[in-house]
Amino acid sequence: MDTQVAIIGAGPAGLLLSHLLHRRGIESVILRRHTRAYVEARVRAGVMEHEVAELLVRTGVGERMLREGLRHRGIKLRFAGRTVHVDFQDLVGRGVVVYGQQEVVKDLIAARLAAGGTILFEAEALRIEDVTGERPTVVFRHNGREERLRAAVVAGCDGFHGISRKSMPEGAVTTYERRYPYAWLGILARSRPVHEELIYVHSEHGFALFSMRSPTLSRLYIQVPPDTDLADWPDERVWDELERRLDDPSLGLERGEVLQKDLTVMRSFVTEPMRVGRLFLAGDAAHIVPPTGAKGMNLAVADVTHLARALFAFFERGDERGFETYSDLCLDRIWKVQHFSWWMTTMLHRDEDALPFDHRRQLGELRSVTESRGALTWLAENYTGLPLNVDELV
Ligand code: RFL
Ligand code: PHB
Repeated sequence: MDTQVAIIGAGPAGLLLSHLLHRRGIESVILRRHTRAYVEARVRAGVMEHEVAELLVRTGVGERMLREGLRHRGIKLRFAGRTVHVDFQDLVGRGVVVYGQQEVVKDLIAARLAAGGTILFEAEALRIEDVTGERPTVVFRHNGREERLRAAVVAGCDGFHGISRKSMPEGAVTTYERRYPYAWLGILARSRPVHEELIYVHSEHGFALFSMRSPTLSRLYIQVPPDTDLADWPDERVWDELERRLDDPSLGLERGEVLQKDLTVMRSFVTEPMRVGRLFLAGDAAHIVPPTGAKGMNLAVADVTHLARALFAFFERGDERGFETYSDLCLDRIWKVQHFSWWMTTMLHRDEDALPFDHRRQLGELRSVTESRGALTWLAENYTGLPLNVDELV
């Protein structure tokens, strides 16, 4: 099989790339390891940056998001018995949209299929050959047979555990990693969200986050040790712990049916560079951020905007300069977002191995940030998203 761009992975990165390329007449084939039902059911990200939402709308895949997404003008930070409103709209003139990643994925899959795009489900990429040649080839297994997909360019959008990063020649890339001494236990529950905005809670019992997917679906997280066994956390224990950390009876936390329970380990990870020859990494395949800043999916979209621009120039004008600049353009944003995600994480979580000094310092930091319009403005700029320049893509 031959195509212009072989895309490995049908998460937000791979699907959006295929969609943007299609709008400029560039052909791609997406390989996807799992079934369509699996892809569409997984609960992951919930918060979309202002310009990411705008990009979806302006490229014709934001119609349902406009109807069902929840526009938030800010977030709440709760610590030491008080709740502070961080009003993004007031601070930087834009907010965020709460709309599940799996809904974005559903909308993009529907749009690609409606436009006659090719997504091969249950097609597992095994390896990439001839990465530095003019026609790299993805070898994949589909319907029990090994097949080959040849292209001018391969986009590795196959997430953290995919094969693309591992296909880069030994010695060509450097990785940077930090692990954290905690994880998130998350639940999706059929219950009214405790508040109209997200509440990030710093407490002496550990971090908690009160988020949502709709007016009747709550998405809630508590910090737990990374080696936690979910079997030790029956629903009532999770609710008790959420209530204890929120420590605000006036909010009336509603205990509904728990539909899903999951554990997310926290890590920061970056691959440099993100391109070798004709293989480009985008999204979680190249980097991971801890979820506290709500940045993973947004960063995947930002990579794709750079990759799409480089590919437009290549296929429309034979101009390869974008191949050279892709990695640096992505990494400029990635390291800023790494810092923001690390900062939100370390400011809000409780490290049991830290000194009593550090716990007191953390509260000082939270007061310092929430009492400074300058600091809050920086938080708002980062949370709602650094500039994406979507104009050239629509
Ligand atoms: P994905 O979504 O992991 O998609 C990768 C795709 O590649 C496929 N694949 C393969 N296909 C063929 N052959 C192979 N060998 C393959 N190996 C893998 C997979 O099946 C899949 O289709 O990566 P992508 O597109 O880079 O997207 C990244 C985001 O998914 C991720 O960063 C976010 O979910 C992170 N994240 C959040 N991001 C936000 O922007 N805002 C948030 O509020 C937010 N909250 C979160 C999060 C992630 C979480 N978890 C579960 C890690 C909350 C949580 C709990
Ligand atoms: C979510 O709703 O899943 C969510 C929201 C904010 C985060 C992380 C996850 O920082």
